Amino acid sequence: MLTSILALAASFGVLAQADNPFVQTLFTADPAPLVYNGRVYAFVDHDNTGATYYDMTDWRLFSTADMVNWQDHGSPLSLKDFSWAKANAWAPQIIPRNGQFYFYVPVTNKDGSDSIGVATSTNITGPYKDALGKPLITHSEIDPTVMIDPSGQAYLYYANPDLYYVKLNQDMVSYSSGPTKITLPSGAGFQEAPWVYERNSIYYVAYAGTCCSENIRYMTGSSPTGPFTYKGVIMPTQGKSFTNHEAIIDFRGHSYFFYHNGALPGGNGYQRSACVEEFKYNSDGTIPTIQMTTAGVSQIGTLIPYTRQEAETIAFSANVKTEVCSEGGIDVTGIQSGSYIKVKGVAFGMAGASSLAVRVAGTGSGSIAIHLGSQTGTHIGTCSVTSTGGSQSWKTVTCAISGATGTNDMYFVFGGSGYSFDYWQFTQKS
Ligand code: FUB
Repeated sequence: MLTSILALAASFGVLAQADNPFVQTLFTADPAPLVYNGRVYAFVDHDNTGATYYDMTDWRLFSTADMVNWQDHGSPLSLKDFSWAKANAWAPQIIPRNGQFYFYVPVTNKDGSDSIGVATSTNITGPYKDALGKPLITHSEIDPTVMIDPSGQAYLYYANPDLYYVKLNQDMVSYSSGPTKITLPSGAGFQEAPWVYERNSIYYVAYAGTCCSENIRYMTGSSPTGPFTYKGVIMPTQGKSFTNHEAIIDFRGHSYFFYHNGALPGGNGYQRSACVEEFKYNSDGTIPTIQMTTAGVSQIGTLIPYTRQEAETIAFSANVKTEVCSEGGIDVTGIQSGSYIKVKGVAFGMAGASSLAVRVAGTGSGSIAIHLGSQTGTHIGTCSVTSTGGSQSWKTVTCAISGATGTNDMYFVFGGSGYSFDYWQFTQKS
């Protein structure tokens, strides 16, 4: 498994300046972003590496404050958390209410039918627990999407090949009416992956059409349950995945379109990767055509290097993976000579930095060289790493820094192997 991940990562150089896909350490699909507390939390499916058919056993979570540097939060929920499920940890959506987060998932039951479950947590990053000990909906359909309309009524939709909804009760884990089938407008070509939301009194249903290969379409209406009018294709069929699955959010005055493709090396319909593009609504609320790019989106603001930053906050990486850290959260591991992590838009300021502290663990040794602009750009310092006595025996190493001023893309370029990296923090020149 590790070998195949590293082999996969070894070829990521071709995407060195790309920010799409926005996760390079594993395959991710069916992104479901949630704006919460000044960050975007992107919940994703996880296509297991090497799969030749759907092989998906847990969900993963990444978050960002600036849309380009994404922090890995690991796995908040797994198939094994549902005692009644046996396979297919597929497209989820998460929504907060009642001081909790509700995590709706489609899974395949032990009896082979598809159903929708719900897990809850008081913490957005989890861990989540099965709320019911049984499915919420047994209807042999998938792809739940949930919306609370301005009146406070919550709707849970799901699909494939039809589109249904139930009206959720205030507790979000039971429903009072439905399932009700939504009448689809002519020309809709509906398949799956609904994403329903309200914006400026328009109810949008974005979805995947014309399986297989899918494009992304949408329809709109003036109520959560329709009638809806077909409005056209948002994202044409592109890329190496025969499915696509969209999500649309507004964040800090910008509108974003999430989707997946097979753009990482080795990518295909079962090795997918989540991506994001920025777009602007037309003045009448319609959505323009959006193309897949490798450039991704512009950074909002900068990243401050003088507070603790997690090593797993990454704009782009090559030859690294992540794991659960004994100190809490996640650390970066699988490091080998030549591995690197890019962090975008690091604001060193006019005075600049005088030193860097890195938190490392491992029985191996090597060095962490810090460069600006590219992996081989301006060298501002190197921290040496020696054995800390154990793979999770953490130690802070400090090194001198010079020439780090202004705002730059920063690269941690790793030498040696056998060590992991938990967090880092620069000290500002006085
Ligand atoms: O990821 C598994 C399935 O593929 C999803 O549930 C569908 O939307 C399609 O993306």
